[in-house]
Order: sequence, then C-alpha cells, then structure tokens
Amino acid sequence: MLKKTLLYFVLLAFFSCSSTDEEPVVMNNNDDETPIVPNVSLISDIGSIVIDEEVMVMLSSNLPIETVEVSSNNFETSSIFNLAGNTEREICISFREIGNNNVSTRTQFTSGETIVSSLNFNVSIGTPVKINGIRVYSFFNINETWDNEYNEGDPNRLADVLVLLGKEDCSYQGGNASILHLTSIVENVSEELFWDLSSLNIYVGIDKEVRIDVLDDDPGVVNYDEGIFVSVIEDGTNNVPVFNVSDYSSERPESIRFTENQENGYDIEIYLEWIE
Ligand SMILES: [Ca+2]
Ligand SMILES: [Ca+2]
Repeated sequence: MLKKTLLYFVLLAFFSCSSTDEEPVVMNNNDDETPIVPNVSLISDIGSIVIDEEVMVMLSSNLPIETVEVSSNNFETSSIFNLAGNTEREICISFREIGNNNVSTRTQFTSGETIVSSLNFNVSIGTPVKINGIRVYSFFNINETWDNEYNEGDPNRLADVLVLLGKEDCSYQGGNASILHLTSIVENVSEELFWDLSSLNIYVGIDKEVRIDVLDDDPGVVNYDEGIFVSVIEDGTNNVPVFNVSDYSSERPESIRFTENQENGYDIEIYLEWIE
C-alpha cells in the first residue's frame, strides 16, 4: 500500500503587534559619522475590509532592506520576502477573523538592524460561507492496514483519522493551500468520523476554494509544526476534493458531498451555513 506524504507549510497570517520601541541607528558610509535612522512606513488605501478580502499594503523605507517578515497573528506564523536591497515592497494581505486585525512586519535592513511595524484593519463579516461540520463516510482502505508496525489482527493497524482544510491566501507565496483548520484525531477509526465545527467560526470568502484532505496520524511521526502528514486519499495532493465556494453561491446548499468511488475512493460531506 502506498502512503503519500504531503507537505504543508503553515505560512499564514493573522496579526497583532505594535510598532518598535527602538529606533536602530546605522552609519552612512558616504557621509562620515552621520547616522541615518532607518524608518519603515506601512500604507493601505483601505482600512475597512471583509473576511478574505485581499488588500494591498505598501511597505517602504529610507534604507536598503534585506528581508521583510509578514504576519497577521503577531508572528505566530509568518511569510518572509527577500527584498535583496530594495527599499519597498507591495504586500497582499487578507484576514480570516472578524474585528480588529493587524498586519505586522519585521523589516531587516542590509545593515542587520530590524524594525517591527504594524497596520490595523477593521474586518467585517461580508457574505462568506461558514463551515459547520465535516463527515467522512469512507476513504481508501478504510477497514484495512495503515499502521503496519502493529501485528496482524491488532486494531491499532487501522488509520488514525483527521481532516485538514486548506485554503490559499494571497499572503501565502508557495502556491499550496495553507492550513485553514485541522480537526481532532479519531484513533483507529474507532468512532463516527464526524467533526462539529460550528463553534469555531470557520468562514471562507465567496471567491475562495477549500481543499479537503483526510489524513492518517502516526504518533511520533506527524509533526504539526512541520506540517508533515500522510494522506489517506491515495492520490494525495492532486486528487483531494476541492470546495470551490463560487460554484455553490447561488444554490447555497446546507451540505455538499464529495465522492470518488474508483480505486482510490473517498466519500466526504461538509456542512455549511451561508451568511446573508
Ligand atoms: Ca492506528
Ligand atoms: Ca496511524
């Protein structure tokens, strides 16, 4: 049996941060002994946006920049851009949560000094869809061995199932979906594979798509921080169900069932609430 290892990089962002307390001083090589104080400005035309709306923020400085680290969650997760000595960079950002949100940047100058800055956005709900639950009826080899380190007949050989919802955000530069939500783990398919997500406020903008992957957890192997999982959908990244929200925004169904019944089949249902 093949296991396909998927690599997901958590490069998302939700933000909160305050401006730097310190103003690093660097020396100007062309002007003896005259220090130039680096500065960073963050400017956006828009201060009020809705969930998942993409907004451009211009970061600019008076000195050459090496890298800019961007986060929307106070650097819990972040993306790093290499500016290679340029002094400005346009950054696309969006937010997943309602209310006051900040985009935070950590600018590292060629000189080695850094400045942390932030810009606030008021995010309203807009008209997204809310994902209230997921049910997995079936996946490839559901009643067979996923953990062959256990002896024949040991129920531990069954998969330890969780679901990953992935969504691409404009702030993510890698081309893969970043993690929208990871469910809890059901060990050895020992109970109903249903996750009630209704209290989690998982909203998705109307022009987004959500990738749904079912995973086998291997204790001691799976590392959420590194984002390494084993998909139990045999075809892995190329064949997971994708919920393209705009395909359903007229019909507005309360649930959608994704089935693929060939050799690498799956049968998954998601439960939805459409926000007016
Ligand atoms: Ca197991
Ligand atoms: Ca396992």
